[in-house]
Amino acid sequence: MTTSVRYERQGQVGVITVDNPPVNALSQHVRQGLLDCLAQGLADDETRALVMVGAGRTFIAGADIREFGKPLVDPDLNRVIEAYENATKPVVAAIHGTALGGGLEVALGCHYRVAVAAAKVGLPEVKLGILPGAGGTQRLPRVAGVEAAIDMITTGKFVPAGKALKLGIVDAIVDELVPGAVAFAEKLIADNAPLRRVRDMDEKVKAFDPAGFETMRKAVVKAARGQMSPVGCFDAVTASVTLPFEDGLKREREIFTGLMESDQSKALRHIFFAEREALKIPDVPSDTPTLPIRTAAIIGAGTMGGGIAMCFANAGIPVKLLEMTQDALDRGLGIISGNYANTVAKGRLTQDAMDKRMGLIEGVLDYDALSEADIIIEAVFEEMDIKKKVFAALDSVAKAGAILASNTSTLDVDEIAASTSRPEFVIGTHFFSPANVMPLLELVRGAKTSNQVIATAMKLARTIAKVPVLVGNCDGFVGNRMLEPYGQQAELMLLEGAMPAQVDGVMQRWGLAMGPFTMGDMAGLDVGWRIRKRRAATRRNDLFWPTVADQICEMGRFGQKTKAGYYLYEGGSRVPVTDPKIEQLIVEASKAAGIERREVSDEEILKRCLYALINEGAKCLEEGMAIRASDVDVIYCFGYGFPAWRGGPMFQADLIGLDKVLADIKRFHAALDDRWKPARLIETLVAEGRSFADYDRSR
Ligand code: TC6
Repeated sequence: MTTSVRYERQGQVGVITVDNPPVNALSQHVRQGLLDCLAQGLADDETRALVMVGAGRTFIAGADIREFGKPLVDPDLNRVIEAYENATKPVVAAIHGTALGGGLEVALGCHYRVAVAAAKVGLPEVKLGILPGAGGTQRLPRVAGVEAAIDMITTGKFVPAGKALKLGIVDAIVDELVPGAVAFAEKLIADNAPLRRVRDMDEKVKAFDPAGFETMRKAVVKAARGQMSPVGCFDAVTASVTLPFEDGLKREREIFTGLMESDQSKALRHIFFAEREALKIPDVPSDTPTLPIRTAAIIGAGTMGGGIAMCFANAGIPVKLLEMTQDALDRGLGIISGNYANTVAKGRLTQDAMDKRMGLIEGVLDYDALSEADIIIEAVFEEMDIKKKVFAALDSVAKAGAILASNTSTLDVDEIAASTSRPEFVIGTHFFSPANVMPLLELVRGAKTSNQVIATAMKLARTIAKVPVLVGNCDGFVGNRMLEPYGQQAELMLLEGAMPAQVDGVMQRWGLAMGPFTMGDMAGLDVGWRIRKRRAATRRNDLFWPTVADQICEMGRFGQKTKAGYYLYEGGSRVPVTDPKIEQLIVEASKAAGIERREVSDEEILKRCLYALINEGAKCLEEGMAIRASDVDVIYCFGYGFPAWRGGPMFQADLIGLDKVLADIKRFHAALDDRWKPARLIETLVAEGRSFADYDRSR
């Protein structure tokens, strides 16, 4: 008998408690314990019904993901669920926290389900590149209906208890978890209620007309953008309609096995753990005391400042937004309220919630108004002199103990900190545009930033629903620093013979949300232009520097916001349209540089873009700017539209084989220029037969 599942009786009801912190995952000992406790409950003559509950903060959050990729040790989860479904006494799942993945599948194997109002249920396996492989694709449509099941299973979204009740996933909402579930079970006993086995509940699947599947599948394939698991999930659910239950389970198993062995699933599991690993800072212990953040202030009500203010308001933290003029403030507040109004119009926010959030954002015109803020984030123009002035002003008004943060995307955080008398309270908080939407938050550690400030910023990031990664202080930090050689390769390939649409097409088909030129047009080409001008004085003059981007900016074409950049955006459209004028400009630029245009293959485009990221990522690692290779992957997947199912650039390098990547980098180095000097770390790892993952594990 394992200690992670225990059985005890309350009157006529046997209570089976899963106690496997932190999230009651279905590790092998839990699966065995569930079988043992079921046997005990069925053998207990005094027991007439059973309740299954999770100890601690949640019901069962799913299979134990750490066991994936290793040989399965019996009992298999399907066998456990089957045993519960076949039980001769009614079993009630009592749900609090989250019932996810295998956890919800276990609950669906029970005869009844009750939940507390705050609970959520979901089948998020799709996000791990797999499908609910323990009958979820066959049982959920039988209780919730086919359409709702397709929606939940192909997106992985969580459903709150109230909605789960309406859908038929749970049978009742209870006020108190165990007493409520026991009372529910006692009523079943009193009513002599039937053993309601989900596998036999066929009405909803029989009522569904499969004629619509073809169109629905097309929509799933389109939305998946190359990811296999949503499509696999869809196909498995359709089997609940087209096949008898047992055959449906077999079909689910076949698709599950294929997905589980895929590189996509490995990549998504890598990102799942990488996101959590990034929260651990080796020299900042997890029990480091944090500072309370009850109020915030943002300087600058532009696109970034407004988006950051929304993050705080969304989390219920009052925030002051400072601008220099009433006009600028009104404009900024107007954009925020317009953004919220759009969300309300889409039905994703109530008017009441919008009003509450707007009520938390107070526009101010005077630095003195910031004196009580626990954190002040500067989001002004990306110019060092301006930033220094702002920080000097902040130093004189901010209360003792306030965190002073800069949203700089490239500048030296130590130089900014030096304009204050308290550099230990200064940190970089690099949000990504649009700040209210993009999950990544690069936290930049200055030489003097205190552990307490780092710990507070990491915690705050979670509070405002961001994915934080701590990075070192260098030009561009990690994300933008890696973007630089990536963008340069893309630019150079234009001069060598490619066109923007070809480069973007290759990267998008490979899975990126956007190729480099579409991304530049969206972010604003003037941003990079300003940075290039700043760096011009210090850049290597033994290298060739392409000028197409500068020429486009000189024409006043800054991308989407000016309706033209690398592409045209006519009539306010966000869809890039090829502009022959730019193609001509590129051809002439090749001529002016004395470069004979050639066919650049799609393979070359992919390798030069991807390997430029990998090589620079490795340099960030060897210099200690990133703590782990997996942190780099988190940065790219959560901040730069890199597909999570590709696992990030460093994961890709391991997947391809670091030796092969190095061989290509060396080939580029010989054929192209010194931009391709291989990172020392890659050479060392290859010489030692190790990977980035080995490097992370050794740290
Ligand atoms: C499945 O069920 C397939 C079934 C078919 C089988 C045939 N396994 O996220 P947190 C760890 S697939 C192992 O920080 P929260 C996590 O790594 C699974 N470990 O907490 C972290 O460890 P660390 C379907 C897991 O409160 C710690 O728990 N289920 C698992 O912010 C705390 O996690 C899912 O995909 C797991 N399943 O959020 C659910 N889950 O401290 C995945 C968590 O060493 N989990 N850990 O870093 C979640 O979405 C969230 O963890 C949460 C709790 C919402 C449950």
